[in-house]
Amino acid sequence: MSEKPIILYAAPTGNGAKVPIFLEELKAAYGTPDYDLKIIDLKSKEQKQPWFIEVSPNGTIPALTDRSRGNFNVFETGAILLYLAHNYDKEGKFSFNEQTEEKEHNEMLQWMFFVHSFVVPMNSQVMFWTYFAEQENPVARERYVSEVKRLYGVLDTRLKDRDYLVGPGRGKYTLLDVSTWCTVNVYGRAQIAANLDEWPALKAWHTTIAARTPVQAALKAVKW
Ligand SMILES: N[C@@H](CCC(=O)N[C@@H](CS)C(=O)NCC(=O)O)C(=O)O
Repeated sequence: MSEKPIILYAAPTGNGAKVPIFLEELKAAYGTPDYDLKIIDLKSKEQKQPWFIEVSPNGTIPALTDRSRGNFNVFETGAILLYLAHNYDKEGKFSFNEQTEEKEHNEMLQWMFFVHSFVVPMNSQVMFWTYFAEQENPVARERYVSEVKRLYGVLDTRLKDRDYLVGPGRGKYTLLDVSTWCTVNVYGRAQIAANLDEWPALKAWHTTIAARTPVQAALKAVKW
């Protein structure tokens, strides 16, 4: 039996679920690429071991090695999703063609930079002040919770007249929705909100994506 083309390093976290979901979506749509999933044990700091730093220089998951392309290593979620789209989403089922759909592609990047540079780091700070800080700091925690809620508002406004974040008409389900969905999906775990009722369009979008079979399959695979 031949080796699977990709080794994916992940964990059951908001960022850790993104690439498994995208790979499951690609597999459901195209039948490829198949992948070996290696769960990295964040508690024992496996992500900081030298062998893993070779793959992911900042010692963070997710990361992947593409055996089928000369053992090419990719780290950083956004770069991984774009890499997979470029090489494996040949019909643009979850992405846009950079040449022929330049504006849609750029819009997708705009929202992706927004999510990855605002929402994700704020989420991480909420998780830190909720679970990992040695001393409680309600002021710090509240500052990050209120910022995440404000950012949910930005996403909610964007989704008011559309089903997905980018694309013509009501939008198209893309890798951006995959990444953003995982980021929003930690709202309960991070104790940001009990539910998404305050953001109805965001809630409807979240519910639709949660029901997708590849999303469920990936969450099960990473033991979410
Ligand atoms: N900017 C990175 C963030 C990745 C990240 O923060 N991963 C967390 C898990 S959600 C991690 O590996 N934490 C372990 C550590 O920082 O040591 C990305 O988008 O991939």
